[in-house]
Amino acid sequence: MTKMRNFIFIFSSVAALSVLFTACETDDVTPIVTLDAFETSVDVAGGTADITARLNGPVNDEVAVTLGYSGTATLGEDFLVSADEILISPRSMAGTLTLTGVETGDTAVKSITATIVSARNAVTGEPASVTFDLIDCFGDFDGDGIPNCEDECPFEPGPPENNGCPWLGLIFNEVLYDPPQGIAGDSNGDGVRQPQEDEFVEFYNSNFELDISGYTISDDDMVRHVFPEGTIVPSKGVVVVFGGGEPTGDFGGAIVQTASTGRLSLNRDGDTSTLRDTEGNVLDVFDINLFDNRAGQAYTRNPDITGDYEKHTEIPEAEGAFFSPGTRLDGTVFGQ
Ligand SMILES: [Ca+2]
Ligand SMILES: [Ca+2]
Ligand SMILES: [Ca+2]
Ligand SMILES: [Ca+2]
Repeated sequence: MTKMRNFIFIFSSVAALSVLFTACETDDVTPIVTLDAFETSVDVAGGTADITARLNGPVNDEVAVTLGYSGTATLGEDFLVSADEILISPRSMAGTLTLTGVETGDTAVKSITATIVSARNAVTGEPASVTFDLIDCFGDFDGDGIPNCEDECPFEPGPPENNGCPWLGLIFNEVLYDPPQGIAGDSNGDGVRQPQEDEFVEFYNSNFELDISGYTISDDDMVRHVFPEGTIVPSKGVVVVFGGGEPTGDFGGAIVQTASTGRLSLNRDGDTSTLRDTEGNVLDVFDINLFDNRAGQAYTRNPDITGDYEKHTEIPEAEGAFFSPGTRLDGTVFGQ
């Protein structure tokens, strides 16, 4: 009898769960709400930035999103908000509130992080927070003459030609020492995958125009390339040197050469590629020993120019490409 009761209990529980699941399936799906913002900085002197709460689909009920604020700036002292919560009207997809900076005479950069603390009629998704710098936009922290909010490097002096950032010189930006197998490895575009010829090094000139005639590229054993007379790289220009072959394509308008000795000879099992000027000064080194010796793709700085090296295919913006000789990792031309 007890067994029978247990059986009935289990059976009715299963039936109740089934009813519950069926109810969930047929009900409206609760929308997911996330935060985003176009601006990343707010001027202390009354500057504004909008915070947008966005749904993944329209709903029939009004959604109310309450935000909490953290960071070094204080709500009510350093900045104000236009509302206590973001309301999203029925059948619309988004609502906003506005942050406004307050002039306090304090010159320190302060941070504001707004985070969803609760949402009525919606589930909180990611990203659930946005961060701003509260900054004196018209001041000039580093004294380089470029106002803080227009200065891409507000704490490092740099010329206007480089958007307020210091020049980095002529640097490696991408290296292919282990071309992918098959025709996918034909980085120089000559229709043949040849493991020596399809190796390449890509340099970015973070500097004024530069005459690199006589500069060299060496591996651990010897000089593998001497840049020929008349190699003049424009400011923010790019140079690609392939191991060999007949490079075919426009390579983003880069200067394209092949190694003067017929190969770069980048040994994937351990080697370095070193760039030297005409006096033998080392300008930059790419050390293969630090990376995967069976990479089967290029390593590129991410972001281009300023970032650390990463495998090309592992960067979402590269959309699966194995390499990008002459262009940014997303295939676009390096900007002026
Ligand atoms: Ca500045
Ligand atoms: Ca600067
Ligand atoms: Ca080739
Ligand atoms: Ca590239």
